[in-house]
Amino acid sequence: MASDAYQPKPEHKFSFGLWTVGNPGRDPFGEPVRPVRPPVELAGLLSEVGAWGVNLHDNDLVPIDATPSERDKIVKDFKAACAAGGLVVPMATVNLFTAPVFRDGAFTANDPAVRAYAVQKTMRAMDLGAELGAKIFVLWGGREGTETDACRNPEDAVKRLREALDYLCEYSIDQKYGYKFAMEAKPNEPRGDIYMATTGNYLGLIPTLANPELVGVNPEFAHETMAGLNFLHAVAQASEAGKLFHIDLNDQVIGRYDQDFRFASANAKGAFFLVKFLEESGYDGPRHFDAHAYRTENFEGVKDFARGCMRSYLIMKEKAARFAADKEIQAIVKDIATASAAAPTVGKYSKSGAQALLAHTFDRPVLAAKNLPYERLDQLTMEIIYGVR
Ligand code: GCO
Ligand code: MN
Ligand code: MN
Repeated sequence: MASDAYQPKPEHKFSFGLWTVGNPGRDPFGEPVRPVRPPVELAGLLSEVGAWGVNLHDNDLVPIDATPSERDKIVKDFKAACAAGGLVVPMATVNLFTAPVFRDGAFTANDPAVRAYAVQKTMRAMDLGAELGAKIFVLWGGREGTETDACRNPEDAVKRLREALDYLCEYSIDQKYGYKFAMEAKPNEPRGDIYMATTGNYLGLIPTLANPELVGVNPEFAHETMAGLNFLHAVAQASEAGKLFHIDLNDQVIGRYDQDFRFASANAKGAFFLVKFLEESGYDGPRHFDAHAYRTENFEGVKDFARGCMRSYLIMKEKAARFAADKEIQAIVKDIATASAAAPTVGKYSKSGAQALLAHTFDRPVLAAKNLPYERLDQLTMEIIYGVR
């Protein structure tokens, strides 16, 4: 049966955050429409729909004001629920955005006491994640930004962020947690402007850290799309740099509020090229869905949402294989990469190579006349996506 081909399996590494399937459907204009479910129940849902992993912010599991003994009991029960459901916890993160104390940011806040509290809260979230077996720690600086740049020099924000990251890397080393940190960019929401607006911003910051090898990125489909950018290009640059440590999959229409739609529900073509890239590039990390069900859904609808994310991924994966096996497409792909005329290769610089290159005469009209049948190529690709090829 066709549906079996799209059945999620552990080897697909599909994960969801507790905050995704647990999202009660609150928005800036409306109250929650779904009851808040306890984490053990959400673990049950994820297991039922066939997910492999569950991720969490510290406070998705342990309330911010829980006592140590309450914390221990909650963690114990959650571990048992994960074990019963066959779920792993591949990634943990920290909530540095909900509590009013973070209204001016966390690592970049003007108040040094708030900055210290943010680092302390992150260390405790790292302890929690390590206890649950997580090896990836995501940091999303949702509040690290401004509404008015009168409040601080943005250069200071960068320095404060670096100081916090260097500290947390050392803590991970000290505790032997073995974490890889995955930095998640977003252009805006909840702040008017967020400092690390795109994945590219983080790829620029990381080499300036004390332990750059421990830090990579967690690009999100919706976030680069909100910025009007091509998500695949951000993912590819991160991957090429060896920095694609995690990924947040969802969907988003350019120019709208932060929609967090079901994966591949708004931009099938973008989803196709992304899945094709992830499957062909050797990315072996989690396929994490950071999305939530429409506000119109009930709990059963949340399951439809979660199943839909995974199913669409696997449908796109099958289409990518179809693209790779399509003789007409592959003939075009091969032809467009062949040289139109004999020419010296560029490659690595050498004095003799440079002389040969300088001495060569290129026939511009011949080069400009090479056939590039991208209309045909794109139509064939679209026919695969549409399901008629
Ligand atoms: C958002 C973000 C968050 C983060 C999460 C993990 O737009 O709200 O995508 O969902 O991914 O906080 O740190
Ligand atoms: Mn997001
Ligand atoms: Mn995210």
